[in-house]
Amino acid sequence: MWADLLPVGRMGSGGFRRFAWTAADMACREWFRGEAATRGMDVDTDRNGNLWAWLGPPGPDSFVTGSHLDSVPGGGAYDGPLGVVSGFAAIDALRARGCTPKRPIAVVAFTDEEGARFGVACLGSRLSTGAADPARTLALTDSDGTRLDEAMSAQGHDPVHVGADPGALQRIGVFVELHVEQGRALVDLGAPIGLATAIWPHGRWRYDFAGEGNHAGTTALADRRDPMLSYAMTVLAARKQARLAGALATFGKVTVDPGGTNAIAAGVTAWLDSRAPDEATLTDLVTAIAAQATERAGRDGVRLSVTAESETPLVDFPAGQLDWAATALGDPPRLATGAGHDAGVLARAGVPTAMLFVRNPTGVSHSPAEHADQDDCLAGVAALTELMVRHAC
Ligand code: HGY
Ligand code: MN
Ligand code: MN
Repeated sequence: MWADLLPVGRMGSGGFRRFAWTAADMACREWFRGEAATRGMDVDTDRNGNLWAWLGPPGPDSFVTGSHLDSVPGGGAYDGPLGVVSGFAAIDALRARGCTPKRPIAVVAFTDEEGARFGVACLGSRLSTGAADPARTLALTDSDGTRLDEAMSAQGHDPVHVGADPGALQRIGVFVELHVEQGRALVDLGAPIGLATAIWPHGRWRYDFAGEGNHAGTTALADRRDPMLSYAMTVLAARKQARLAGALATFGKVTVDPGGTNAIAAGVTAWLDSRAPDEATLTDLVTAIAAQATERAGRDGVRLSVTAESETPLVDFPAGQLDWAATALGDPPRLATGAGHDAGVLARAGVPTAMLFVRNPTGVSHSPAEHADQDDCLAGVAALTELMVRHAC
């Protein structure tokens, strides 16, 4: 399974570019349908484009597992796919144990978890839980100006029914997402798997710095309104404020208009990703960064507008749901994470949820260097199988 998916959307860097509703996404969906068919599982594409492979007819109190198949630009092989592959592998292991499921089982691949193309994370799960407004979401555009609904239609998915899907959620008895750990906690604890306790609040803000384009060779420094200066100071201010707050702030994506070597930029658009252990810290941090950016832009004669594009509140996985999984698995380590997941969106919507982490030897993620050892991946499958059997067999 792993080898069959690996070539899809692979870049020269060894990383992956599997953006939602692109050819790479369609190839991932083809792979998903093939694996489901191999196991005699029926596949349903729901109104929001999420894929559900069912063992048995969709019904109440089902055991649902899975994750996502899309990636960040240049992402790693494990973030998302490990959870989907492990879901199918757990079905094989469950059958090998001679279990005839008494409850339905599904493997799900949520669409557009990374938000790499349209800017908002976990779109598939947010739409299904009603956490994302359908009209606003369908109007989101990618860097070419293509709307989400146009991208869906271009791939044969009718966007007309996009929106909350209470029926899909009511069928879920428990959702367990297995995911490569995006950090080093399990390495330091010497454990192959762990359970998530919480997902930090986090969000994405777009910074638009508007200055005055001009000639780099003839414009005196005093006459410039250079948005690049305001942007550069903002990146440094974000780092300092995050350090002081014991939180995280990252500018990882920036576009410059017009982007000429010999032209003073007319405009700079940059995206801030910020995360903190609690919501008050995050709010204070994001406010402090915007205040310093505004002050500096004023001195540069640059107009700044800051737009919140995606905000995810703190998610605590309810202890009761954790205890069930912990007891079944011999009480593995429990850890919070700064990475967002569809499991967090479902948990916030009241779906009984648990997250299983698989050890990542370096902790590196959102990079071609992302890795998990095969033995640890198999330990993840064994743990997922144990939970599946306890719920469904
Ligand atoms: O950004 C995140 O935390 C996740 O990878 N979508
Ligand atoms: Mn990710
Ligand atoms: Mn992920």
